[in-house]
Amino acid sequence: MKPTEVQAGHGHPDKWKWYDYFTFNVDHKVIGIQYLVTSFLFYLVGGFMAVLMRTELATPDSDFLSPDLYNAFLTNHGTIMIFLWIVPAAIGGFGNYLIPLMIGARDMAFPKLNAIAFWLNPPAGLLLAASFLFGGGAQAGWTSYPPLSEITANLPQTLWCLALVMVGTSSILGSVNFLVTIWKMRVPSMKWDEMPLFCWAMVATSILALFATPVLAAALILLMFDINLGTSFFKPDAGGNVVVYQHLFWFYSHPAVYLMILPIFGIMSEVIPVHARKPIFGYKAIAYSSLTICLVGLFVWVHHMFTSGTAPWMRIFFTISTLIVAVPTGVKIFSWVATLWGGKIRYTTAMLFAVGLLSMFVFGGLSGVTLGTAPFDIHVHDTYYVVGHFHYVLFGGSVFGIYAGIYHWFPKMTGRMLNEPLGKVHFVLTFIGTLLTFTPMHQLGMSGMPRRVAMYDPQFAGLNQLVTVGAYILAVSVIPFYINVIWSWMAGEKAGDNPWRALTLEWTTASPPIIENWEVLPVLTHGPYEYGMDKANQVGPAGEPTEATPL
Ligand code: HEM
Ligand SMILES: [Cu+2]
Repeated sequence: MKPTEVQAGHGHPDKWKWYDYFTFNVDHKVIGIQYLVTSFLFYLVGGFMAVLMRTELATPDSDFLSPDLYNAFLTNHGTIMIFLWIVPAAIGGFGNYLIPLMIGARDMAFPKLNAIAFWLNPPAGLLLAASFLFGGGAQAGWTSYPPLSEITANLPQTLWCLALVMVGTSSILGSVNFLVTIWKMRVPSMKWDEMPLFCWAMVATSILALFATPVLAAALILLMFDINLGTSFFKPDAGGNVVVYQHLFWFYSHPAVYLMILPIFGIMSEVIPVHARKPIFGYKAIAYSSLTICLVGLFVWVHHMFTSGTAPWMRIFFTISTLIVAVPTGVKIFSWVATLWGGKIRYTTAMLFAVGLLSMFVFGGLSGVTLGTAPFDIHVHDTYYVVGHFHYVLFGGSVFGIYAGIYHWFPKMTGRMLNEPLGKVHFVLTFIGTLLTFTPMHQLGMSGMPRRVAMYDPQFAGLNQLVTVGAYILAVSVIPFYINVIWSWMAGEKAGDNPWRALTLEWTTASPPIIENWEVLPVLTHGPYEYGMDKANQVGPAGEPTEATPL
């Protein structure tokens, strides 16, 4: 059946009840919210582990956690933050909720597959929890390099592998769904170059996930064979090769960093024009740069392995490819700044997080470029410099972007506004916390402090204490946010259909949208970003044309 033939409301209740969110529901909006809520819970678990680790690192000695427990928290913090927080929130949460609404479809192409993809996530979390009950958690880091991963905590390591295979499967199923939905289910009047940029970002994300994720699954299955079945794929003493694991792992995990940032770039391209009241600068450049990042991003993985005995030609090749990948990223940054330039900027919390992201991400991207250069990387590889880099891009980038997205679309998802003053407190605490936590790490790394240690040389104590204070500020920063979300969801100010007076299609339906999204499918009357231009000037707060209120 073609999407346009589906009639609204058939065989469904008018509105979902709260308990529908705990079932195998196939509505893309329910699934989007299921992803977001579960990932925000995992965020708290991962954050709690970070606070414990930073408490340990407040002093040079190992005096708070045992070293084994420290390693288990380190491993599971990274795993949870990547695979159960950022990826499911950015891709599963926003992707599922927004894509059908943005392209004028009633649901995703394969709703049941979509629900299966979501329901693979909670059991993965339970497997990680079980790994703590049976043997103290996996300890080999989120990268789980052999031989370490084959000689420490075998059962927890196996459970860890199984958990990752599950979230990987979820990711593959989700990607197929996104691609088919965007390809086939746009309202007939929407051409490719009239599609919101978030959808372009999700096309690139999905292609990347489809190419890269099966390789991770292969690596983890071989690792499980080695651990449990006596094979020796990665055992050097029996003819195996540890570096093969590194290649397989990074063939997935470098693209994985783009899985965590491309959807966020998509969010940026939606939030900035709406709150700057200007058309997006360089629509095509932004859309195609997502695809370029996707393509080039598949050929840079060895920059994680410059110190693994890599051949000189490989160092040269992968240094160059890594530097090239910074170009399309720069194109986007330039386009967003140009969009802001001369705009009638509204300093909403969503916009503050988007602009905050810009500054943080430029810094993190540049430290990435330094790391991509083999001669420098060889000095700082596996030091805190790398930890500083990836937290700048992951926290200052991905997490800021998820926050921006929540502040922007919460009114659509729930029908209620988030409290703006509380949002600003949240932003200020997050911004200061991020600077204080992750900036000194670069200095620590350049002075030689290794990563993944529970004890360190006392000369590093001062800066580490600063980092720990920053981490506590970040821990406190989430309190106003969670209070805001819970309180506003129950009793916040009513949002109306289109509180930001935005032009993309999700704002043309009710907040929250009805089941199957529209009574009658929308027809495009203007492009997604024509702020300040003639036709779009006529769009009022409810999405329908008004004469009176220019944008
Ligand atoms: C201009 C863009 C970027 C460049 C050139 C770049 C480059 C690099 C390089 C060369 C490394 C390896 C350092 C080492 O281990 O010695 C690295 C590590 C890392 N990067 Fe980036 N990066 C960029 C953007 C990003 C983004 C956007 C993210 C995620 C949102 C990210 C996440 C990470 C992570 C998680 C690691 C550490 C992996 C680990 O060893 O545990 N990077 N980056
Ligand atoms: Cu990389």
